[in-house]
Amino acid sequence: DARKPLIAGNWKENPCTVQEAEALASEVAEATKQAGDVGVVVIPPYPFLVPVQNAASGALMIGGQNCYFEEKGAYTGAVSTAMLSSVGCTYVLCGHSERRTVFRNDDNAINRKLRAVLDHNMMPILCIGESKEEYDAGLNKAVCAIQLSKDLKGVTGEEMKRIVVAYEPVWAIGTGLTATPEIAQSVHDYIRGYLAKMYSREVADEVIIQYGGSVTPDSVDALMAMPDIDGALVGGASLDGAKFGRIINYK
Ligand code: G2H
Repeated sequence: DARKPLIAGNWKENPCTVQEAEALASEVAEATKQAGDVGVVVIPPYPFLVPVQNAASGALMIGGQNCYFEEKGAYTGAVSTAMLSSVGCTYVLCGHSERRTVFRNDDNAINRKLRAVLDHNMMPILCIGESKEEYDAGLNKAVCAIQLSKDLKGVTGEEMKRIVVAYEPVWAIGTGLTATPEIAQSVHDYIRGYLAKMYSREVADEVIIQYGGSVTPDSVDALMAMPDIDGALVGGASLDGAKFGRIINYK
């Protein structure tokens, strides 16, 4: 198929200094030189976006970890999609599970953020996925369906083609537990089928669906070999240049 794989490094609240951020960005930029036909995006904390972009000298795309849906104004602490776009972001994460839980972002807020990202001609990476309790209750697909229907409210088929979906089972995030490639594939296939029902088969076949949750150099190859896994959203392992370099050079 024509889907170009996309690997993203979500640095979360790391590293602590701009010097460390620049060093990591140069190391990752170097590793992309050997990589195949894969898009690579790093998603650092806001203050490091411009330094990281410069340190990578054009070899990497950059993305925002979050945004606020209001364009500007008296919203202390907020960063808008206009601002992210103006510093060169290509992608913005929407609805990462840590935003949903720690920062209480609900589906309505996530939907408005996704709209703002689209309106500023960037690409949202919409993160969805079930908790441990939901997984144990056999509700993983049902939870993904509910999140997709709420978070994508008002999104057209043409816009959907610009949205990346990241399936991140919350029980696999930062825990060292990776969903098996077979479990992940079955949910990815379900997500694509759900998008085909919401939009069309043609639209669903173009959507990049990333897997996220403790992806490492050891797990990436088998995950990427699955037909509906089009990329990875990597947290912990993206903070180590050698490990992330191996991930973007998956086999
Ligand atoms: C999931 C993932 C990246 P990690 O949050 O978004 O993090 O790879 O550390 O599980």
